[in-house]
Amino acid sequence: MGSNLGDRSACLQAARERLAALPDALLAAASPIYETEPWGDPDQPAYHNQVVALTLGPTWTPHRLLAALWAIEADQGRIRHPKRPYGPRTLDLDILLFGALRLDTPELTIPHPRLRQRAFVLLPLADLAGDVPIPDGQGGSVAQALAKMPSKEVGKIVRATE
Ligand code: A4P
Ligand code: MG
Repeated sequence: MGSNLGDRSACLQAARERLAALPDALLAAASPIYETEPWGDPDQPAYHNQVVALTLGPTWTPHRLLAALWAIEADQGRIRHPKRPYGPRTLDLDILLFGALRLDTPELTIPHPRLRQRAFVLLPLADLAGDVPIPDGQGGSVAQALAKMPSKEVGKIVRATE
């Protein structure tokens, strides 16, 4: 989850509440919130980033989850600017992992395709799932991917005071 417009803490809290209220779903864990420098498009405010773990019942598919995430983003005032793919947003909800599933469809790539490039993803993900293998064919766990990140990048990620 990421937010860098408006009340970032409130956006993430609202997202957690909405995820917890999904049918046949449990918000099993949440990482600390981190204050992070913008990635990909430097001309925007700093982000709050957090990773959560959901336990989903058998009716859930990755595409159903993506549709649910879009509805939550829209309700938090998310506006998509086609010309600024990495630009500012009230709330971005991305699927990082879906169990051990590997998926490559036009709408959905799992594991998230930019997972390994981002300390702001790997650090909170490692808080919850350091030992979990990343099923993208490259091998290794979340913690091992984090260990490969330049320490300069990881050092920029600090816990948010909220
Ligand atoms: N899509 C494909 N795979 C996935 C997946 N695993 N999870 C498709 C979610 N969506 C996935 O996403 C664009 C398309 O990706 C969707 O149509 C979906 O079908 P989007 O949310 O509509 O647009 P976006 O947010 O601009 O793209 P995306 O991929 O979510 O952006 P990024 O790559 O996440 O970059 N810096 C910091 N510090 N923290 C951040 O959180 N976020 C971004 C957004 C840039 N810089 C940041 C942060
Ligand atoms: Mg997104």
